[in-house]
Parts: sequence; structure tokens; C-alpha cells
Amino acid sequence: MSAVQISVSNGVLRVTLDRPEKLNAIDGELADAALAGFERARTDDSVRAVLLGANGRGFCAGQDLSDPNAAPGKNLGLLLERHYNPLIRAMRALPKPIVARVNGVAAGAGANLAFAADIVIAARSASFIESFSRIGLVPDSGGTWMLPRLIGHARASAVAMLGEKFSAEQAQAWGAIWQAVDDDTLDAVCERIVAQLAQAPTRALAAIKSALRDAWMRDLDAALDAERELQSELGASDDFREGVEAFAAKRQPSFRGR
Ligand code: LHQ
Repeated sequence: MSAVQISVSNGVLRVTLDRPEKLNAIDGELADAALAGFERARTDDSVRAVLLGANGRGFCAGQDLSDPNAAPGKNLGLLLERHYNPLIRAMRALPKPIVARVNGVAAGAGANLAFAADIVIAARSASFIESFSRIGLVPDSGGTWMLPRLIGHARASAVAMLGEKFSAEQAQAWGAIWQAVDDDTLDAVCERIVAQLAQAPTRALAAIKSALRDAWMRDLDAALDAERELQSELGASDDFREGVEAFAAKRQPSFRGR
């Protein structure tokens, strides 16, 4: 039994964490299996959107603290380099949108895994906790980079230093996630959004993703240059032609991701 279920249907690749008895805590096997899912999303042309979810009552409890590889005295940097950093890099570099469906608690690297997605939807009963400082560690999996950008420096400092749980609604109010939704609507909302993304002009979404990500490292002049380059490429795409034709004909566009 793999620690992660991967499936593809209707243009959507689903990466489902599946160690429910441990609240989907991450060990090397789980991290590698999730990475394989994102690799497949990258190389499979039929995939136009990814849904990252989890089985059981939790989303992900971060590093499996019972894993001997993460025991005190071990070189945790090696663990990050081997398993976590490739996963976060693959998610952020994927030229396709990732929706995270946060069904329950997201702790430590599990929280930052969710925040690495492009659109995060959480059940109202779900929660987030940057639990690293509780065990003497620093936020990893991109947390130190993403948190201040998502919620600002003051909040990032407090959630990282205090290690207190915050609710899905709080996460939405702070701008850490897109939406907190009623628990019984989580599936319907996620399915609707991921289906919409799988029908969207995929190349435009990839451009949006890379432009927004890289804008953090650019000044306005460089961002304008990047927009010019991306728009030049998209202006020659089939989907732009289809979008304009559909607009003129007052019909729904049928984008093919090309
Ligand atoms: C777990 C875990 C867990 C194992 C719950 N491991 N069993 C990267 C690289 C290298 C090294 C270190 O770290 C990292 C990145 C990181 O992610 S560091 C942060 C690691 N994660 C944590 O510190 C979170 C630890 N867990 C918790 O604080 C709580 O369990 C949370 C807030 C997630 C959930 O609390 P509850 O809903 O009250 O559930 P629980 O605590 O009762 O947990 C349920 C079971 O899951 C329990 O097992 P048991 O056999 O007693 O039922 C826990 O031991 C187990 N579990 N997290 N990370």
C-alpha cells in the first residue's frame, strides 16, 4: 500500500496523502510518492490541474516524528535536501495549477505543503499550525519564504515563534488561503474549482503562476518585461485565438491547453 494515492481523470491528477492513522505524517516514502505524483503531472500532457488532498481526519501532521531518520542528532538538512525541498520545488515549478483540499489539521511541513499550492481550500473545522518552534526547529518546506509573503512579517513571526494553532477562517482572513468552507461542501467546492482549472487555458495559468512567483524577486521594470515576454507567447497560442473567437461569437470557449 502506497502512502500516497495517485490517479488521473478528466484532466485532473489527484495526489491523496494516505497515512490516515498518523494524520498523514511525512516520511521519506510519502514525500517521494508525492513527488512522483507532481512529476507525473508535469510530464503527462493530459493533466491540466492537480488536486492535493488527504485521507482521514487530518491533512498532514508534518514530518513523522517517529521516523528514525528524523531523530535528534540526525542531519535534518540532508532530509530536507533529499525529500522536502524537491517536493516544494516541484510544486512551485509545475506549470499547472495545484489546488490543496485541506480537510483537517495541517501541521509543520504539512501546513507549508498546503501553502505551496496555488489555491488552498480548507474545511471550516481544519486548522494550521507552524509547530516547528514547539520542537526546537525553524519552519521549513518554504515556510520562511511563503509565510511573510502570504500573511506579512508580523503575523509570520508570531505564528512561527508561538507555534499556536490558527483556524481555517483565520487563515482566510489573513490571506494565507483562498477559502474556508463548510465541511460538508469541501468536496463540492474543490471539485468545482479543479474542474474549472482543468478546462482553463493551461498555458495562461502557467504564465500567471510563474509571473506571480517570480514577481517577488523582481522590480517593476523587470515585471513589465516579463509580462511582455509571456504575453507575446500567449498571443500566439490556440487558446487565445479560441478565447477571442468565443467572446465574439458570444459562446463559451473550449480551451485545449495549447
Ligand atoms: C504523529 C505526528 C507526527 C508522528 C501526529 N509524527 N506521529 C522536516 C525535516 C526533518 C525533521 C523535522 O521536521 C521537518 C518538518 C516538520 O514537519 S517538523 C514538525 C513536525 N510535526 C509536528 O511537530 C506536529 C506534531 N503533531 C501535533 O502537534 C499534533 O498531533 C497535531 C496538532 C498535528 C494534531 O493533534 P491532535 O488532533 O490532537 O491529534 P494527536 O496529537 O492525538 O495525533 C493523532 C495520532 O497521530 C497520534 O498517535 P496515537 O498513536 O497516539 O493515536 C500522534 O502521535 C500521531 N501523530 N502527528 N508528526
